[in-house]
Amino acid sequence: MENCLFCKIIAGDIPSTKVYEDDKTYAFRDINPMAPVHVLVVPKTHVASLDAVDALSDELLAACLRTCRTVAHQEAIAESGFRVVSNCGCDACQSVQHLHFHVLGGKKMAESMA
Ligand code: DGP
Repeated sequence: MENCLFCKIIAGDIPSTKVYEDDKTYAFRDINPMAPVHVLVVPKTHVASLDAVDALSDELLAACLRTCRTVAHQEAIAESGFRVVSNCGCDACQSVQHLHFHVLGGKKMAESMA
């Protein structure tokens, strides 16, 4: 989608540090990491957020979660544990309007999530 930051990253028009890619998803390091491992997983098809996934196939949505798991194994945080977060909308402080999953790990997370 034109003027979407993450669509431009997926297309390679804006540089990113790629962690993983397949035909449906792309994973790259967050520019402002909140944990020793902080990777963003996005579908290659543009949808704005989790609230818009009716426009996404179940296969593509599942692929995003599989990629989160793949990234966790690749980054060696699967055994110790990791957190997956998707901010959706204003109250959740979503800042980029392209569905994305934060994969966080490499340290003991705070028990509080909000
Ligand atoms: P959210 O606040 O949930 O919408 O998360 C958006 C994330 O995207 C935020 O953690 C910072 C990250 N981000 C924003 N711009 C860029 C960028 O140009 N490159 C990369 N790698 N990450 C970005």
